[in-house]
Amino acid sequence: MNNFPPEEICQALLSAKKVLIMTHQRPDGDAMGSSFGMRAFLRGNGIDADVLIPGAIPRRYQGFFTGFLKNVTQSEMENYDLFLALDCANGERLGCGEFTVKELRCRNFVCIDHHTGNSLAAGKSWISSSGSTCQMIMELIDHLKLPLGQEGATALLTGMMTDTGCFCFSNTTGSSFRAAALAADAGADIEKIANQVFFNKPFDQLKFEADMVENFLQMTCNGKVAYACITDELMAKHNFDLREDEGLIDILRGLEGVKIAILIHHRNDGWRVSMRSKDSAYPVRPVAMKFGGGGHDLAAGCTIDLPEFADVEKVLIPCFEAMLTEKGSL
Ligand SMILES: [Mn+2]
Repeated sequence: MNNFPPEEICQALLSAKKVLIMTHQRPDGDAMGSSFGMRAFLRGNGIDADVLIPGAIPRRYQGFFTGFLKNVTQSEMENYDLFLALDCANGERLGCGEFTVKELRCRNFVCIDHHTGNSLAAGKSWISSSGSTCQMIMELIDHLKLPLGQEGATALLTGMMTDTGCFCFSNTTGSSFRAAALAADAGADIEKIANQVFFNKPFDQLKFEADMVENFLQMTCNGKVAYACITDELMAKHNFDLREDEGLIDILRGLEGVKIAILIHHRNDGWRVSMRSKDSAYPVRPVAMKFGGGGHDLAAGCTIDLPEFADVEKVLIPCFEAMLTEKGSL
């Protein structure tokens, strides 16, 4: 991995004339916050910049992040002299629409990301283990001592808040708060973020969650493991799309006594398993890795290609029983 010092990334950005900003598909708060925060910063400092998001964006960010491009054609590509990928860990996930990552690698291609396993192979990459990509960009802007403005500060604070679970997750450090303070000082509209991103649940979703808790939530291992299978029928019944919610698993994680929370739903390639641990003594990463997945000790995921949910249960739950038994807590 060619990890360039942030100074070289700054140099590349500030010498560009027109930047195309891209992020990962199915963008979350950090993906969008970093993209729109960077766009506002560049535009505010005399550098033309656009954001490209080819797919759909989550409902809660509609009307909040606006004015992005849905597509850039091959000929329009020539208008840009820098291609900037933010918060995207690999080429498969990059939302670059009509052109390919391979084409981008032949151009002035820069990456800023906080996934330490980043494999995008941009010409210049700045990868850190920061809590969010938004935090990295805030630190970069602070280093440059150039103005950010309210729009940019609001976008960046949004990503800092969503990726750290409002500063509750284990990726939160002193530097997370320092970067958030810089965004607040730069005029970030905290009330707008709160009302748009956090206090904005559709009533249908609340009914979906109630149904899930009532009929699909299972507790095992003496209440230390909580899991639920989200079926397509359940989502259809309540007109709810799982992709709309970054924090659904926190309903399970938030339960008293629960050490490990698991959400399972069916996708084309098998059963997608998302896992969260509340205690580093019970890491979920080894379990994810056992099934070919990965992640962090406290947040990991994998895909298990078996016919029925019951088959998944049969192979998955014993892993947690074994871990808890080994730690003497079952
Ligand atoms: Mn992120």
